[in-house]
Amino acid sequence: MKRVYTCFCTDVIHEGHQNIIREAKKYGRLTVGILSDSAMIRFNRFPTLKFQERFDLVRNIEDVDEVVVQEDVMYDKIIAELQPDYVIHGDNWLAGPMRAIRDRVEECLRTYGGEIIDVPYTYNETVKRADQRIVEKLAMPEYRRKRLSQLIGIRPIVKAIEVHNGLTGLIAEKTVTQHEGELDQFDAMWISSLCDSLAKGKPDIELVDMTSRFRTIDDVMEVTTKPIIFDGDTGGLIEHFVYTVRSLERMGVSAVIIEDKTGLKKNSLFGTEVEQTQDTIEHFCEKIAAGKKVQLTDDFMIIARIESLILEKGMEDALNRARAYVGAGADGIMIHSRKKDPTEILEFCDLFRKEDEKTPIVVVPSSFHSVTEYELSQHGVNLVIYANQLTRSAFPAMQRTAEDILKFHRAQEVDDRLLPIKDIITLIDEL
Ligand code: SPV
Ligand code: MG
Repeated sequence: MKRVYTCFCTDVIHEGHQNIIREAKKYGRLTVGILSDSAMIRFNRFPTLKFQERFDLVRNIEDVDEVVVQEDVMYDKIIAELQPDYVIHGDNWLAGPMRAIRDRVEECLRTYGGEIIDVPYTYNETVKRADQRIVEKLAMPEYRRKRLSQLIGIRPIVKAIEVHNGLTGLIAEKTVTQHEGELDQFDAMWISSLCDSLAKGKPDIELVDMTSRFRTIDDVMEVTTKPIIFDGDTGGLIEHFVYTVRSLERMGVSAVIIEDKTGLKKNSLFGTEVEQTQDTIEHFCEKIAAGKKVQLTDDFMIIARIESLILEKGMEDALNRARAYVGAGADGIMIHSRKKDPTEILEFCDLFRKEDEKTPIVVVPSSFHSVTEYELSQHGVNLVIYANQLTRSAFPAMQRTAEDILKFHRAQEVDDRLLPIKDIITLIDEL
């Protein structure tokens, strides 16, 4: 009897999967691998069912002889273990980032004479609807809200990128890369005060009011499913912050990060070049505690951002504040620096982790951008935020295009740098 292997990374068994199972059965004894949660998140999307439920869903299918766990997106380990004669998959993996998986499978099978079977991918109204149901579920506030803390529990380091409208939301949602045989994507989105303000042509001084910032969240939420971390600036007055927490929580935002500054807030990357006042530990703790008191679910996170290193108050001040903020109920700590060198950030993380093993640490490597995600995770960082790179890359591109059109008195010279008209009009899927 020949051995056939296929891998499912799905929350729902639809016609397409049934078709693969039927086809696979014609070739021999069928083993189905269920992709682990962490691999599924990295490559596809957050599972809406628990791992065991996904496992049982497949185990109960009559034609499936055996179900195993596939830990990695790449099949290397499982192929080495099972040595299947055939690996079967929908032919949708012939194109796009999934091609890398197929190429790797082909290489592994070649070592002992195994073969790939590509079956035509089933895509019809029923399959489309099943897929949409999962997306709808992932986008709902009650599912989206809790996903950040779930991700922190699953991923070695959670990666968030800045978004400030529907379009950047789509980039965060849909960008999947294949690099050196690995597939990757962002886990979450950051609604930066800097970029949200810049998009409106305003300075980052808490000038854009909350109602307007909530509109940005809504625009992003309409077209995405990934969890949202909101840059809450100083949080404002305690009497106002409690309302902000309630609104964010109701909308399905996962976390708010508030910074321990008071008075007119200026962007941290100015450092001590402008006047910035740090809040007292007591008052900021009061703000955190007030926010924690009013939230209605256990899912929502209030993360306290420490500005001591930015304001050159020293490591001990930063650590003192971290202890106090966690004591006041903060669900995480963000430590910020504007040094080019990550040393002080890593030192803070090491010292904090010595006394607190669990509280999530968040960093924003805009200045200390040489540090890698792996290094950060080795120092106990749980969440890395790429806070402004989308805006900073779009701005010079737009500026150059504007300058060149002025220079050449026509648009031909800029055209080869632009997204083709066909692609821009079909960029957004119609419902
Ligand atoms: C933001 O993105 O608005 C931030 C991060 O608060 S920083 O600009 O580095 O202060
Ligand atoms: Mg900000």
